[in-house]
Amino acid sequence: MSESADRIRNFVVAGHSSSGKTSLCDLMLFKAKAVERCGSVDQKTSVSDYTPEEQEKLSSIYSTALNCLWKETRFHFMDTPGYGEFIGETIGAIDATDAVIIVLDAKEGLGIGASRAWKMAKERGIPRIFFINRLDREMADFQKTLAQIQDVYGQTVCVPVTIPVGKEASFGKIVNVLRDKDFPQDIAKDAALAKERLMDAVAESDEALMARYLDGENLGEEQVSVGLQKAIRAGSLAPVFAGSVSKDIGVEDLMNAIVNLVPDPLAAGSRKFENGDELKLSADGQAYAYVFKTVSDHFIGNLAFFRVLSGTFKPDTEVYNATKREKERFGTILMMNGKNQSPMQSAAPGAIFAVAKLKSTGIGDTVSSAATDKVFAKTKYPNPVMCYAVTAAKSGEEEKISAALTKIAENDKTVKIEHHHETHELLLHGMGDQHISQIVKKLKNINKVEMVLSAQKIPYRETITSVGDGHHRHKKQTGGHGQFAEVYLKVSPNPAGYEFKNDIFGGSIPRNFVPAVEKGVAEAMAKGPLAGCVVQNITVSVYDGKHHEVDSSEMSFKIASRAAFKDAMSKAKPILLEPIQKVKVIVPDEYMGDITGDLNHKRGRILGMSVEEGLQVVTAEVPLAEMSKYASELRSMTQGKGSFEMEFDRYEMVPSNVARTIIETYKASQTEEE
Ligand SMILES: Nc1nc2c(ncn2[C@@H]2O[C@H](COP(=O)(O)OP(=O)(O)OP(=O)(O)O)[C@@H](O)[C@H]2O)c(=O)[nH]1
Ligand SMILES: [Mg+2]
Repeated sequence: MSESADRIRNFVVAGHSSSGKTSLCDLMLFKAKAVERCGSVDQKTSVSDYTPEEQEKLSSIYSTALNCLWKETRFHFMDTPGYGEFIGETIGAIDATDAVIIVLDAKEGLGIGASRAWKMAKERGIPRIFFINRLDREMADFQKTLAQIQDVYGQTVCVPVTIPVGKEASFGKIVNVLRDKDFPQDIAKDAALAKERLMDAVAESDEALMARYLDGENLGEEQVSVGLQKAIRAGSLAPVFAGSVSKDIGVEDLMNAIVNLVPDPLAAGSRKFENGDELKLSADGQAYAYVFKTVSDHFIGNLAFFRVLSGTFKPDTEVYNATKREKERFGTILMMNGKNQSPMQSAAPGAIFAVAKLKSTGIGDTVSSAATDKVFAKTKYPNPVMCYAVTAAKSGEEEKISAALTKIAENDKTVKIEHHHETHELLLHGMGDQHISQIVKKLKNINKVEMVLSAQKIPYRETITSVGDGHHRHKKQTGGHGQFAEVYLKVSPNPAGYEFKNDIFGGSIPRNFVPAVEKGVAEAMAKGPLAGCVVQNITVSVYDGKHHEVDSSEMSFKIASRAAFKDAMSKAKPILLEPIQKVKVIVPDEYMGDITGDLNHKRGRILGMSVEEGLQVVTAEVPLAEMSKYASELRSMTQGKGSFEMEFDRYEMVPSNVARTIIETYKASQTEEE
């Protein structure tokens, strides 16, 4: 099947968890006759939520590519998870689309998942359309939800195109303010106001239309939809639709609006490459696509998901991965509906297609029909905010676990695997407890390995606050020849880092043993005397010593310098340093008090507060040691309405009362080991 770009619409369905996104996607597939029976999340028959993990959770974890044909228009769309910990999936999808349908639950109103979707789409200049769902529910309130989004995003921005008639159980239909002429009395005023605002938006986005409108001309539906599309693309309008997926009300109007109001894939005209050059979007010419998702599981194998930006891709062709600078070969080009695949004859701009078993193509790569060095900027993913140390439940399976986790991290850019060189732990970084527990399950079910999670060791460091002199004489007489070395050294603080100075005069330590002295110091610095942590910001000057013609050896000098270093450190007022994270917490207003109180309690320093897209943003600096469980703590403090980002900022001194406990614990563990 070949479809031209003007008959393709590419969009993402996003919003807060449980608002009915997946249900909406299943219903659209059914209404468009892409499936014979309507899939259901609750009955585990959803086309979109097809993995066992999602069916167990009754909620989406992955973004899923779907498609259907509606009014001779091919919808290529993605269902996304609303839950914040799976945001990597949502970002990848939004970065590759032309519009975002933000689904809201009419009872719950604007949730954090919807705010996040709005923000991501707005930052990328992607049009937004609201669908206020679940209007059949008790306590569902269209007007209240509408007022809420108008309050945050603007009264003339969020304008209803459809309005519900009736409430809760009596909600039976919607009216379309652009199409319908007669409105029930209780909503006639709202409908008139909405129509006026829509016409204003149309007029404002197009000067010629504005003049005709002001002249009193009654603009036809076609002119209106062209004008509305302009306003939507400019971001000055985010039309609002009402409905209930369960009762199949209002979804047809939404689908028609997707045809009429979502810009076609070439409408943007051009797209910037990473180097600033512009690609003129066209159905012909050199083809370009962007990889926004990869999957490797036993349902669908190893697949890379592409969004075509320009030109047309064909099956069984050689293509060029411009990011990796390597040739690749496309076999079958697949159109996906969840786990169901069907081959495509060609993929035009706007199309989403998948290809199996590529050599080296990964998320964020640009693939073209011919060789090029031009690539699109890679999607930016948030840093993971939660971390666990991982060990194998069965010894000997460490390698297998590490390999499986590395594979997962290739497909999920919000997962990071790290072999920490200071604490020697294998660390798994993710977005929260649920995200990490999905990874644990995947390894168990698919890779058949079990891992044990424990709190990560905080990579404290040690340094000194004054100068110290150290000395050690190593002397042992064992049987044959003995061991002898004597070292004098001085340590002093060095804000610039580490320096080793050889200040020996007159050969008291012969030149050939100085490297051994330096090695001894380096070894001692890797496991500092306070709590066994890496020592930093220090100058070590070796200035005297003694050697013996027969008994001195490299080993003796290493032993002596290690001990001399420890001696010097102990006299130089050593302190512990801890990693400090820059933290950004985003919460609704009502949680501000709890959040700031908690951050203070965590030894945090609040740096500032501001408002972004209707949510409060607190920035703070907090020790890493206090943040290990923050993802779950924030969730319970805010009923899931808060989110946060964090990244390492710097090392800072651990307050002495806290340091004392850390040092005592370390000393106790050392005596145990002995
Ligand atoms: N009453 C009512 N329930 C609905 C409606 N739409 C969806 N639901 C139910 O709401 C629940 C959540 O629906 P989903 O479609 O899984 O929601 P989602 O937005 O995909 O949620 P996540 O995948 O967790 O982000 C399910 O039990 C649906 O049956 C609706 O219009 N009315
Ligand atoms: Mg879902």
